Amino acid sequence: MARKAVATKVKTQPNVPELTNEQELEAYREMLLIRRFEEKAGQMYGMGLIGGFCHLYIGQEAVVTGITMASEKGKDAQITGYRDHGHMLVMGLDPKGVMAELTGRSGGLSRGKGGSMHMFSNEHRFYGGNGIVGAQASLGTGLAFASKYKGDGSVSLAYFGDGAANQGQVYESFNMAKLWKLPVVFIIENNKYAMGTSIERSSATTDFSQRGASFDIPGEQVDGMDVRMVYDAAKRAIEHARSGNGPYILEMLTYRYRGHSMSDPAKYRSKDEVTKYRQERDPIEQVKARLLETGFATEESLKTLESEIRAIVTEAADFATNDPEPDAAELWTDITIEA
Ligand SMILES: Cc1ncc(C[n+]2csc(CCOP(=O)(O)OP(=O)(O)O)c2C)c(N)n1
Ligand SMILES: [Mg+2]
Repeated sequence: MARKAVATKVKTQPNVPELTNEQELEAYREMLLIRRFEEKAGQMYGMGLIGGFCHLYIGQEAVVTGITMASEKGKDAQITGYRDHGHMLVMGLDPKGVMAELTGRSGGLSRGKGGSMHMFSNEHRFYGGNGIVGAQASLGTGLAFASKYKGDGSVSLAYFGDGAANQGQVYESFNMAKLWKLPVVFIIENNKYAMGTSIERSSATTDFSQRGASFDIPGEQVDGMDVRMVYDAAKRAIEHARSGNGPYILEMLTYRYRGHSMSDPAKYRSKDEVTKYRQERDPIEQVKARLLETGFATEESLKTLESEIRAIVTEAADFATNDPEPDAAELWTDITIEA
């Protein structure tokens, strides 16, 4: 008889955790910034101002927002794949630098030489922006190894997708992370698709929270469209990792509204499916409704906030359009470092 590995399943809390009014407003602001920034990036791509690959995070904003709010900014490390603009914005990186990297300008975070998928900031402890699917799980485990080695008390937050979760290196990383009790939280952003392939078509088991079962890594399945649930689960997972108990897995049930990248025939899912998520589960609308219901915000105050965010995005877009391209001499810089 087949044995089922269930030992590590952690029950999610039955009650919906509450955020303070101030936290709700913060979450709203961060998520709205990501959305408006990326809508603009999508337009600029259409105008030919952004070249190469560009993957939008629209729909998934609650994941990085809730996790970052639960983390220690400037101390905990974050690393993700190519769907990375939101991570940088929430971690406090300058929107002008992010947008200018998208347009390949010298004021970009990687001086215009990395583009959408390859940005990082050592200072803010953001380690990319990685184009190799699954690599961030291993690199994130390495960051956790460094944290333990140095004893700096930081936690590594490594995000990857449902498709990446089927990569071999992810399991080698799980093994080492558990063996050495490394302070890492693996965040599996299950948005149901890897490019045009649904999880049902690609994955032998679709409960990704259980993927650490053979390594005895605890895992939780979380409503990734509800920032309160994300924040609450992230607090628990980060605390677990920071206290020396080793890795933790959070499977975030989420959804991307846009195509995989800027070119996507969108034949693998129905329009109705997308509309349903947008109308019934939108992470930003959920927070907005609560803010208005409690009276902590008014339609008026949210409009003012919206204009502030639009101004930030317009400023970023203007900068990214007018900033010069990197000098030809930059072709040979930042390629290797002397250790
Ligand atoms: C090692 C490797 N294999 C394949 C690809 C091509 N590729 C780019 S994105 C992607 C799908 C990944 O899907 P998922 O992990 O679910 O992330 P999502 O795009 O949904 O955020 C694939 C197969 C790649 N970049 N790297
Ligand atoms: Mg996916």
